[in-house]
Amino acid sequence: MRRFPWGPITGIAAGVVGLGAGELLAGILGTSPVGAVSSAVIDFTPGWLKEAVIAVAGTADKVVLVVSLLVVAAAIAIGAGILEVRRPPWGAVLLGALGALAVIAALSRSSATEIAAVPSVGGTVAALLVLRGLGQRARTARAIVPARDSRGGSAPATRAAGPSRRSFLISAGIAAAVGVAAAVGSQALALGTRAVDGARRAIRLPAPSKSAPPIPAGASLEVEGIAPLITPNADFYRIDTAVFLPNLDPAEWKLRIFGMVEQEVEIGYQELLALPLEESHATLTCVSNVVGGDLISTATWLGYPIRSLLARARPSANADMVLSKSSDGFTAGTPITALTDERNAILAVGMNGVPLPREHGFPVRMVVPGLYGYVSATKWLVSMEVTRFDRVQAYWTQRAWGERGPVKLSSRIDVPKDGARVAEGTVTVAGVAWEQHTGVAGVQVSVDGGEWQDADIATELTVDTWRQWRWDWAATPGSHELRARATDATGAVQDPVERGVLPDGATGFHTITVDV
Ligand SMILES: Nc1nc2c(c(=O)[nH]1)N[C@H]1C(S)=C(S)[C@@H](COP(=O)(O)O)O[C@H]1N2
Ligand SMILES: [Mo]
Repeated sequence: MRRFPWGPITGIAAGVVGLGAGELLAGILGTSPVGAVSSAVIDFTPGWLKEAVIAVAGTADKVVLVVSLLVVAAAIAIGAGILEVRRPPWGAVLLGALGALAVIAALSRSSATEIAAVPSVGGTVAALLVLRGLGQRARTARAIVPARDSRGGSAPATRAAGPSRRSFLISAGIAAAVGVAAAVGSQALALGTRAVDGARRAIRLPAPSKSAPPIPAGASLEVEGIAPLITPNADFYRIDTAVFLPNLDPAEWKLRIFGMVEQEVEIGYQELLALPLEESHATLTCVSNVVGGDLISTATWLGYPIRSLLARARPSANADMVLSKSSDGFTAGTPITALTDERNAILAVGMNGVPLPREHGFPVRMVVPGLYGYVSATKWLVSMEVTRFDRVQAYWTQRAWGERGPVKLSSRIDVPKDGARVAEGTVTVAGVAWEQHTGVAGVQVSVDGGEWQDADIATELTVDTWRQWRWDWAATPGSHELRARATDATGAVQDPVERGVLPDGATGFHTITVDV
């Protein structure tokens, strides 16, 4: 009987799973392990060898490199498989060392953050699990295969050899198939992403027919550490249920408005860009933002008023909600009044001067000032159904969150940071306060539960944006508790009762402790 290649099969299956898992994680997070190792090899290859390879392979040099690396990796995987079957756990140690190299390579890229290590670590863990599991099965099966066994075969053992070899092969086959599927899936994902990134870069946003109000002098207080009035896109908070960013090609994108309407409406991306677009500033807040939290940001948006588009559809007077839906199935239920009143509820295509970033809903999302994101800010928008709250429930309302989600009057202390040590004397206390669509009138600060003191408030940009505030505190030695509260444009004072974010947003005063 010929020797059965238990070890090589074990090693190859483990290697394929590791690569597949690593590349799939890379598709989600960036930084492919194969890419990182390739780049590191390029960095460490002596110049003469690089030139020799380029001379021979020309522009195919990168292909040659990646294929060579895969061959080397396959050889190491086979070696690890053989070792693991014969001398566990040395195979796992060898494969683990290969994985560690990939992790080091990923982290050594100049732009790397810790996230860069995740695909290599995940791939290595997956490979080790398969190597250990299959190695164990191979040892069990080999022990009862009579051929080449010095003890000689007995009849029952011979019968057991067939099924256990088959079950080993089935496990190895399934592992390899899953690995290949993951690798292929990751490549498809990468292709789709590149295509949409390219389409997004090619977009030239039209000039607004109506510009946002200019930012008044005095709307930004020059305080170090305070949240900037307009959040750069890269710092804008991101919250969604999408594991993979949806890839929506603007050339194929369509928004459909249907349901309780006299006239269904369909509009494409270019048609939308051709309409008179308006620019507006608005602060977006997540209902899951805890008191003092940072799930809040502000942008200058470019978009088309939803009320104008809804008017084309002529909604029934009985309708009280619009269920907006994203390409990945997320839904939000927005009161129709918030979409048809005078506020700047828009279908946004631009964010701070550029086409919507993919994480923020490219190509089109909703922005509705005054409502938390979960009931209004649908990203990757594809349809709007005019309906009623008593007929359908949206994604989060099915999961115990409030049906309506008006933003609650809130304030936050940005400086000093909670737990900071500051010097005695004048200390600037500063932060932001918001109640979009209503507007903030003032902020007060209290030290150690004492009297509320009026803070200076920055010039208002619009009622739809947060407002900065600052207060000069004569700090005395010791540990002190600072809290802030806001008053809105109607004279209402921020709710002092401490409540969690469920079901419709946290309340209570942001309180910090500072050591002087
Ligand atoms: N398609 C889709 N849109 C979505 C969500 C989502 O999960 N999927 N989350 C919503 C929530 S809860 C919030 S707070 C905002 C956040 O928008 P941002 O990520 O651009 O800050 O998007 C909203 N739009
Ligand atoms: Mo949210």
